[in-house]
Amino acid sequence: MNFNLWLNNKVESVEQALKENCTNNENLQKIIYEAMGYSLFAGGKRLRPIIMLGVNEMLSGDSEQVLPFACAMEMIHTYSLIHDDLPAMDNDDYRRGRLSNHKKFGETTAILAGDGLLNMAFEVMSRYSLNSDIDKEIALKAIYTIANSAGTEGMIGGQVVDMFCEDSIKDVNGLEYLQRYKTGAIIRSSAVVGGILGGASKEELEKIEMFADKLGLAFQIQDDILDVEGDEAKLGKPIGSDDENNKKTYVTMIGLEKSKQMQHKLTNEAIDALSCFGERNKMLVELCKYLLDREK
Ligand code: GRG
Repeated sequence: MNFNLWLNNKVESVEQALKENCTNNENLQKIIYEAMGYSLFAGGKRLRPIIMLGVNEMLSGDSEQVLPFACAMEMIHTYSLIHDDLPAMDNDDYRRGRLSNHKKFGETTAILAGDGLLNMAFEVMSRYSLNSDIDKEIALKAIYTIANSAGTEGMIGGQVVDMFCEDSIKDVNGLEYLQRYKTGAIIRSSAVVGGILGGASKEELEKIEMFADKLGLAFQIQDDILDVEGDEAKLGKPIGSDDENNKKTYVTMIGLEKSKQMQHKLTNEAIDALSCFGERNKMLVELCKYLLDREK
């Protein structure tokens, strides 16, 4: 199958599953569903669910079983973006091509919408695990892996380092430490959960994690590059904010050219990590190349 078709099919199945899983009640608290849906259905790339589904497919897994976990991951990712945009954190007015959640609904609702998405993620995964014939130990392992990667030893930990420990980030190694937690942790767990649900062996899981680790760093470098040479209309947010906010990024620390070299090296390493899967790795290899040139 052609890669673009594969990607579109995956995005469509995630959109569909998100619509089914993001409950929307017509009750007194209905504003919270409006605010959650506003950010969840704002045109995100669905990268983490695609990684999860792609890894699972490489292992010939059952995509129906993966979708609730893929949706949960997208809900967690969206909550992190809503909270990251808040005035107390990055104070960004635009996200995914529209006003950020707090600009649209106010800070109180945005905080609660983020919290709502985080909780809904765990509702979706546990409800599916209770009501389907999925192996319960495997389901629990997947839920634990996601919780751990989004928590203080994962994404939240990275956000803390970003907010409070900037002075400790003195070189690229420091930056890698930060990014492996802040953006890398849930990218790695997306891949690992795809593997867990697909019955991967311990050795296979190690390779899958290595693939996602390298891909996550390459993805972050592209994010930094896009902040310098991206197209605001395609990105859906203003560029130049890293420089304006004196942010330490790959580009501000080692320059554009070296960042691009590093990004290519990491992408090749991500692809190499999947070599043990032979031809079955084809779509994930294409995904790595696609992300190198992404414009949003
Ligand atoms: C608030 C707990 C908490 C954590 C926030 C991940 C994070 C931590 C903040 C995001 C900051 C940021 C913009 C990092 C750059 C990399 C990144 C995660 C970009 C956004 O992800 P995409 O490109 O976005 O996958 P879409 O909108 O396509 O889903």
